[in-house]
Amino acid sequence: MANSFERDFDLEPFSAGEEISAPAPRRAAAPGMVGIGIGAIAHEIGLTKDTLRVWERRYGFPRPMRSPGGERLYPQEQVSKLRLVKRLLDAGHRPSKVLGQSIEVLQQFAERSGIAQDAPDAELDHLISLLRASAYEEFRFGLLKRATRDGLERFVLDVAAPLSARVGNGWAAGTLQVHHEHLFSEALQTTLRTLMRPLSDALRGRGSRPRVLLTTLSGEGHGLGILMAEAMFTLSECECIQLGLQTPLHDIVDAVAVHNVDIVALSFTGVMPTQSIAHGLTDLRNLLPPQVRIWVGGSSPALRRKFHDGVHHVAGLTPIDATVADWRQSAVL
Ligand code: B12
Repeated sequence: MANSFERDFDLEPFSAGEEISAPAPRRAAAPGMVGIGIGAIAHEIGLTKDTLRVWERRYGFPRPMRSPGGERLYPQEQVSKLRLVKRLLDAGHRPSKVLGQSIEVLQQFAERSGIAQDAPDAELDHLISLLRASAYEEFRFGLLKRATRDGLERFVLDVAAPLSARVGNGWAAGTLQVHHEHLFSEALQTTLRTLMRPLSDALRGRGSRPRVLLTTLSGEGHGLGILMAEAMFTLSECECIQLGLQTPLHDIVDAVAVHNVDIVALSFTGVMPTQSIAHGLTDLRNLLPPQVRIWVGGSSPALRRKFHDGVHHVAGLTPIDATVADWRQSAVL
């Protein structure tokens, strides 16, 4: 029987009478032509290699070239189309409805589904233009000024979160490069930490509960979500232990014991395959004492499904305060 991951990505066995695209003929890469290997492309887009192979067989797309050694090589325009396909699938479209379409039709689907559409905001547009121009000092100044003017909570909700989405959309559309993303992350992290520090320092040693440990699992290299969540937990007067990115499960368990942690908060974007998230959470749940809660957040579509009884999905940053209040009500302090 197909599991939910296989169902979502159309990996079930073929059913009788199903229309199958003819297998795409192998195309040898022309000399000097650059293509990306299947491992790199699967990692970049957040799919498995199996999914790419099944789509190729079933829908005739993607249609990689072959290296002289017979390895699949994906040209850049197919990579761009695959990125768009993945975003449409994350938004609930079915592979059978999108994989056979041209990039123009997919762009129309994306527009209609509201994907990659940034709400108008002149101040955020200005910050993006500074980033695009690599005006790093100006960009950092702009962030700090807005943060100082608005305060931590408004800065997180009105600037940090929508700006991250804009930067991601810019990268997906090819208008911002990976080095812009790095610059952006660096500046945002510095600003958030600067703003958070006085409050978290003041909270330390006051015995505030819950104590919240924040990190990501191996394979999730995005840390802005967990940092924004830390800001919101701090504003809810939680003592936070920030472990940074990609902590091995046993180290999380050790840190929970050493710091007497009540809640492990994890963040997931769409880069980590659903199955890895499901396995990671199940393993972590089994390793942690039952009274330690696991709260997960982030844009990964995997979080829309129910994983495990002992894992709670917090849908966004705003509900953190109420979720903490519920914990305080139910916990024996
Ligand atoms: C900055 C950035 C990077 C930086 C990361 C630096 C760092 N130290 O964090 C760098 C350049 C390294 C990077 C690399 C990559 N990135 Co990147 N990146 C981003 C960007 C712009 C922000 C990343 C981030 O931290 N997001 C997390 C938060 C801010 O967003 P969120 O998941 O929507 O979560 C929200 C809430 O749910 C809540 N929340 C989040 N976590 C939690 C947890 C709890 C407990 C709670 C309560 C709430 C909560 O907070 C957020 C507020 O809006 C995003 C764009 C985006 N929209 O996120 C792309 C994005 C995540 N990256 C993407 C990709 C593809 C990659 C790469 C594979 C390729 C690349 N760009 O080079 C690599 C893979 C890295 C890896 N191994 O994981 C894609 C993922 C697409 C997908 N499959 O879904 C995105 C979405 C860009 C895009 N639009 O296509 N990236």
